Amino acid sequence: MVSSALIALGGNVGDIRATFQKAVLDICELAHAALRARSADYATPPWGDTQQPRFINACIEIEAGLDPHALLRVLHAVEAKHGRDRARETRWGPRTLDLDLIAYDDISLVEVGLTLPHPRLFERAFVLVPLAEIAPERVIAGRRVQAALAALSTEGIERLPERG
Ligand code: A4P
Ligand code: MG
Repeated sequence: MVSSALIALGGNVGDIRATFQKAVLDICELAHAALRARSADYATPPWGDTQQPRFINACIEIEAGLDPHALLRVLHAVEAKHGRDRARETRWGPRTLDLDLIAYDDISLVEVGLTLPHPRLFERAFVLVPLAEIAPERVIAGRRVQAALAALSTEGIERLPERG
């Protein structure tokens, strides 16, 4: 059976859009995965710690060749490759690349290092806006992505044109 994993990308340090391009290729290569869909990049107001530069966010769907734990390890390796240093950052603070596993098929689990679906998904327009672009009808934790997004403010979120 083919598995579907939804991954959210975020960052607000460096050339973020170039980092995303490379990170998507790295994820597919290291996870032996095919890219099924990629959203546009969105500029989004900072959430959590609001005193920091705006973020760029995007979402991808991959056909996963690894189980969720192995996939999360790949995401952490790709974050590290692109300059993320967890030891030097604050929670919800600036970072070059944050990769969150949003959902993996219909798997539901709560462990120390991995919660699925992602626990803060429904609070975050910066995740749901790009996700709704690639998977509007997907039902996650009993909620349709499009409907979940309609419950949030999308103020300040801007879809960026493709880069030439
Ligand atoms: N973990 C557990 N479940 C998961 C999962 N489903 N996916 C664990 C990914 N990781 C998961 O993550 C902390 C731990 O969660 C990991 O060790 C992993 O094993 P992290 O990425 O180190 O922490 P974090 O990113 O600081 O926390 P969190 O809650 O993921 O916050 P954010 O939101 O990702 O933080 N504003 C805008 N507009 N856009 C953003 O992208 N990002 C942040 C950063 C803050 N504000 C933002 C944005
Ligand atoms: Mg994270």
